[in-house]
Amino acid sequence: MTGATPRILVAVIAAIAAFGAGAARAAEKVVRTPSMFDPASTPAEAIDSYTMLVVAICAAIFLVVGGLLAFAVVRFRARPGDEGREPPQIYGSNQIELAWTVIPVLIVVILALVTARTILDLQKDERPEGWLAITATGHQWWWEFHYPTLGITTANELHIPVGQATFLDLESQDVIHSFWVPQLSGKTDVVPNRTNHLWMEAREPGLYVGQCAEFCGTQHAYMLLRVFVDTKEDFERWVASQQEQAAVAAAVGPGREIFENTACVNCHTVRGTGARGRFGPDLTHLMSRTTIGAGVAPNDRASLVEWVTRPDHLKPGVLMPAMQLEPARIELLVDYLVSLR
Ligand code: HEC
Ligand SMILES: [Cu+2]
Repeated sequence: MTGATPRILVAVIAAIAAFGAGAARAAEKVVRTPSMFDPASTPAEAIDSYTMLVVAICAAIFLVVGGLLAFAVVRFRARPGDEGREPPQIYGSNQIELAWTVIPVLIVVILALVTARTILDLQKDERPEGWLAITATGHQWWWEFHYPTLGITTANELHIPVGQATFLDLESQDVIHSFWVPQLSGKTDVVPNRTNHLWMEAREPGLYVGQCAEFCGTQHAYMLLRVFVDTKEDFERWVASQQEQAAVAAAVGPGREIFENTACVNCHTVRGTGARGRFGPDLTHLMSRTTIGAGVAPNDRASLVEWVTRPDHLKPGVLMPAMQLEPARIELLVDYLVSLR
């Protein structure tokens, strides 16, 4: 007992401290836990109010039918002395037949109309002034985001401006994936050889998380999505920094040389250098992202060293091979990677 108390105390204090640190970090960017019932974007709101209406209608039907059933079971149960007596038999009551035909037809018509209206809202064709275009491509197991009008390519972490309609073209490089950020839009499949569409218009700035929602292989569970909904100014600042060519710092020359002379360049692009691979994420502004490997690890020096040494240690089955470099060369290589701001 006496030994356990201080330990519990320490655990409680550590938990409070961790919570405090988490809250301080969250204060910079409000992280919204994924929930379908907390819409924060126009199409997500359309889906939410539609769902609530359908649930309400079905709940009302359930209550009426269940209530009548319970009433009949209790009120007309067999009582002593009922043996051999038949209840009144009703045939061909026009009133009852009409009621149980017309009411369900009306309910189905109402459901069909609101469904059609919601589908049209989600498939919004006319594009408002200043809309933003993004192509999202699903890869095993990461997301590529390309902004064709802005000339930006990044991975796994999307930035969009608050209050502006953003239209996504969804494409797949390999198998079927599914794009799902519950607070921002409906789940939409990402199918090879086909372009699907989705739009969102976020109401409040913050960090919205989502994930691939269609089983796509070993690391499907680590194909996470982060959508940063930025204020207009933050978004413009982000765009300007993403549009710059990769930083070239003389101090990291040796690491850069290793990068450019290793197979890294076959799979990765670093704009402004000879690295033009398309198989893996664009690394031009690698350090502007908060995570690596589609959310498998925080994007810091230690994780990058581990990632480059043994990618499949962090992400078993990953399609990036371990390049078998000596530790000293990996340190130099990572010096270069962390300079890619
Ligand atoms: C055969 C292709 C291939 C080669 C070669 C390759 N990579 Fe990768 N790399 C990938 C793929 C694919 C991913 C994404 C994996 C995932 O998230 O599932 C990746 C991810 C990364 C990431 C994380 C990026 C992010 O935003 O998540 C870094 C950093 C990286 N590679 C660095 C390197 C370096 C440095 C080398 C050379 C030593 C290298 N890669 C060689 C395919 C490759
Ligand atoms: Cu997937």
